[in-house]
Amino acid sequence: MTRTVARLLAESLEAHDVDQIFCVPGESYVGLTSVLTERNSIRMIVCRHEGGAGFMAAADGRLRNRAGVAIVSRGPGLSNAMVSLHSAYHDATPMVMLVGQVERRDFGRLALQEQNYSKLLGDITKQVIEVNQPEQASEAIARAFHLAESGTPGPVAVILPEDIFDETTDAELNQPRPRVVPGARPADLDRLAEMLAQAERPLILVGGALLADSLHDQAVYADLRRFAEEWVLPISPTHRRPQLFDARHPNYGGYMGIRVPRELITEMKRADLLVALGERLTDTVSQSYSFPAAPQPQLPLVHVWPDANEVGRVWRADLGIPADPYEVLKGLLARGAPAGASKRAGWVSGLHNIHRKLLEKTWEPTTDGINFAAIVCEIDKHLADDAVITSDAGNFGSYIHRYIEFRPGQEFLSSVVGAMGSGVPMAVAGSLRRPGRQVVAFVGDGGALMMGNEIATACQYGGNPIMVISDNSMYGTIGMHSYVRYPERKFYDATRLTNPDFAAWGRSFGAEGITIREESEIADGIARAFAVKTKPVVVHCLTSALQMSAWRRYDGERLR
Ligand SMILES: Cc1ncc(C[n+]2csc(CCOP(=O)(O)OP(=O)(O)O)c2C)c(N)n1
Repeated sequence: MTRTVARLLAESLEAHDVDQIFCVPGESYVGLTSVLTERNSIRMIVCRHEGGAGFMAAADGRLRNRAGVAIVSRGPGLSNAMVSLHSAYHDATPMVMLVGQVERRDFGRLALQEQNYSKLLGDITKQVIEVNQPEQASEAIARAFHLAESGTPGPVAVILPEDIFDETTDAELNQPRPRVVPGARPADLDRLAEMLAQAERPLILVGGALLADSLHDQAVYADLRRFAEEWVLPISPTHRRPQLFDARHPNYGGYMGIRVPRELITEMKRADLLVALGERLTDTVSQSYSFPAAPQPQLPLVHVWPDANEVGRVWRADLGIPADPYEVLKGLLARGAPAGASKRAGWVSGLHNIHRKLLEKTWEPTTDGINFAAIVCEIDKHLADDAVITSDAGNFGSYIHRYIEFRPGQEFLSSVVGAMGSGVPMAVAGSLRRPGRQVVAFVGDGGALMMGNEIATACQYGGNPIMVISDNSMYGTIGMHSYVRYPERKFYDATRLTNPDFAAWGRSFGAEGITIREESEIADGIARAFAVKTKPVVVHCLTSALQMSAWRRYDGERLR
């Protein structure tokens, strides 16, 4: 069958179940958008910044556990989008980004907005696929999805020259490649079961790869819980994956996030076996490569991740299993819990008690604005069991992980690598993919103005996230880092911000705007925010800069 490349691309995307694409239009790919809009089978979400479009595609990828899709224009468009590729690459998030390119006859001339994407994107994508022949178009889409979703998931860029869309081709439509699921060898599962049987103080870190197939999400949660209970194990969700295990469950062994509080990490370090199940392990999770120590861990380490290249890359694991972690979990359950697992009950409850103490909803009042703890605790009272929660990067996020009692069913989205600007676009995507559910984005005043303009996209497409802004008039995290390194200098040097009235700013988009200036206004302000439901809400919270995070306060003299 003869058809244009644009039509073949559209049909290929449809064949891959793409129902929504995030874009900022560009002249380099109007040949494709005109066909996509004419066919009307895929919803085009027109965004305000390519970074926003990319973060939305990444969030959509997480919510569907299929690659999310964005289209951006060449040169400036792609350059804006790079932060989302960087983030998806580090976060192992599946994503396909289609990128316009100059006409083929102009390659190499430095034509308007030309970039060499194979060079430029080498370190932030799994692969760059340049489509220079019409015959390659459909195969490129099939390959891009396969690569994005298999092994260590990640972003793949497909480069499309402006003059290719109207050409015709007889090439066949490439159907999606069946998903490849790497399984564990029975001998490895036996060994892991034996190591777990012997261990007196094992610690199980669980990470995002456990949720590689959304169809199984509920089954994963239930099986993980069974595993914890029957095998008597402490389960520790890793950085930015808090929803994996119920924070109130007695087997919750503490959140393995960025800078674990001293009481908890000291106890965790008494472990005699560490199993990283579906966690890639990064400097964040490993407490700057100290637990487990890299490259030689100080305790036996089992690393389960669906990619042999990754297992053993940084750490010398005693047992590396390059497999889908859920397959490993099922394999262990099938073997049955070891006799005598109850010997670990004291170890599990010891960790859990420290965790419960850290979760206590207590905080000290502040003199220079609200302690953000009070806002987050109030929001936790309203969060539904199926709420979608997103977080931008910044110290305000520490309160989310300290005070919200996450549970499976809730979905948490953020840039694990810590890219500011991700929180609002991810909430917009959450709101579009999960209509009717509560969607709450936590952002700082810094991140709010980096990509908060995507609240316009929510208004345009009927999304209704609640955007909660912690306004401490500074890039607080960096203020804190400056102080920690150079305590003799003023901690806020070069981090101060003068902000707009964010509630009025929100209203100017068509959102509801609410301001919370002091603790006495919190209960009413948050209740009003959750009552809106029909449009986005911006909640402007005037927070303390001295209370630098959920764990640290500057008292005017020193950091406590
Ligand atoms: C895109 C990007 N730029 C810069 C940084 C470095 N950075 C990390 S946190 C932070 C400050 C965040 O400030 P804000 O959003 O106001 O939150 P706060 O830390 O004050 O709670 C900065 C600049 C980053 N992570 N991402």
